[in-house]
Amino acid sequence: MTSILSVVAGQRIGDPARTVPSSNPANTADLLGTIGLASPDDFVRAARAAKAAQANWAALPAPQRGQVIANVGRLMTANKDRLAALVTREIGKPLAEALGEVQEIIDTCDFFIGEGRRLYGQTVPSEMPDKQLFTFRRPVGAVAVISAGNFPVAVPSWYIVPALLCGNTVVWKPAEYSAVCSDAFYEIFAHAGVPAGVLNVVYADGPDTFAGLEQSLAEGLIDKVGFTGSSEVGVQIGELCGRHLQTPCLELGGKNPMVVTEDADLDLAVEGALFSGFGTAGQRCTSLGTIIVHESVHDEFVRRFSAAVASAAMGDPTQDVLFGPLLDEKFAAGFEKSLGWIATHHQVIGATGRVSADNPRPGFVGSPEAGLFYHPVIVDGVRADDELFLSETFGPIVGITTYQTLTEAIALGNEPGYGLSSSIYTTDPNKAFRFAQGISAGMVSVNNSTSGAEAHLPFGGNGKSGNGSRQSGIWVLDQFTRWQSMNWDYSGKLQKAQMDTQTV
Ligand code: UN1
Repeated sequence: MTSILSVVAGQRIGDPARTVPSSNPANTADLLGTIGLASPDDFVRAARAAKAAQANWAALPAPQRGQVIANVGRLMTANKDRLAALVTREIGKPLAEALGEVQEIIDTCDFFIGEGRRLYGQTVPSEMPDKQLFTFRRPVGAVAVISAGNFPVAVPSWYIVPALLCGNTVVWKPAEYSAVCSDAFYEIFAHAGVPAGVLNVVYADGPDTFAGLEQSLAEGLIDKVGFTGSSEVGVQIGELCGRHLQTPCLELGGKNPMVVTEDADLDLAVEGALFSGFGTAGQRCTSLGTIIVHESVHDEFVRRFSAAVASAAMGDPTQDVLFGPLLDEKFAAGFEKSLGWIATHHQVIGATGRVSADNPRPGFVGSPEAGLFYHPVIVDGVRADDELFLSETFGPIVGITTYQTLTEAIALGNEPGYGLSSSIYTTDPNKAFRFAQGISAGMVSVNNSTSGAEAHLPFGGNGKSGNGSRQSGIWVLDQFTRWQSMNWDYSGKLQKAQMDTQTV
């Protein structure tokens, strides 16, 4: 069993006496490690270390920072199996998905290695003769990254890799329940040549993180905050940053709709709904919330979907299963609350609740008594005012409702007020484009899952899903750099801008 402490300027710190455990959600008796918690002061120390290290790191030419990122990518490739196995053991993600998660880090590194040789600015003509204008991207400074544990290594890399490439330093606060994965991830960055102080890791609980962040912002030690997590916490982070005139990068929850039109390939739609809704046990911000199916194909769709869900394998995540356990006890408790929303007027298809000897599931692989396993739930007939229709559940539950016109389907998709991902299954391209135009979502899939965004496209949401920020690809550069303009006058005299004499 590992004992994990925070890392500030390359030194391990924290209170080894104040610990939280991290255990395997597929077998809660399997303890992976204990995490010594950091205090608000430790967070501030980490911010100070990041701030102190930033100028030297930024002075390294961007192509050389890109070479460090290349080393990270190579080490991630060499450690792919080991890291994926750890992800499966610590958060219960099926191994195939865990391998895909590590691959997402490698893809992110691949993309940003090249950006080290670009980080383009512009040359811009001046209004005046013998004068030239330029723009440069400058690093923002020290970045605080607060990430969730459902993607314990891929999502942090979306922040950390481009932030470092752009010449920033980082204070990373991972989720405690995925700390063993975070520690392995950190060690790879350190071995790849990321200098001490450039990447710091702080395992503080929620209130202590807020206290430490507030103090760091007040002292001018943190210049940008990146947060992936719930919309509720996102609002608090947004308020805190706003008081210091900062705009955080917020990637929050989702209630992602999937529209199935009357002309859709129903088998394809069933396959997409199965993975979007129940893959990762529904614990992605991009997981499917509600299927909005045309009334003429509703019965047939529900018949095929229910059969597919009933025969899907779930259980031991080291095996070939659709989904494993929930992330940890806190998430299991949250999901129990969502199960409570299933009012009597709903038609619930299949059993609900924890999988156990009293509540078994055919086809289950593994040991239900030992883990946080839940039945997949389909709720037919959800209404637009149901809590289940409006709120994120973060678990294996999918609602179904019907529509008559595409306009109505789009309005239903927009109703919950999130806006992260969305999907339409149709064979009619006109419907696909009309849907994309009408749905307020950062991401639209046509004949594909709501989840599974690729690492080089803009990722982010509207409404309650974020504040309009986008991660990944070139778009994230705007989060981690600020534009600086330069005007260079080589006329040898003072040329005054905004003077009438200058106009032709
Ligand atoms: C998340 O759940 O926070 O698009 C991110 C997807 C993944 C990322 C999910 N690539 O489903």
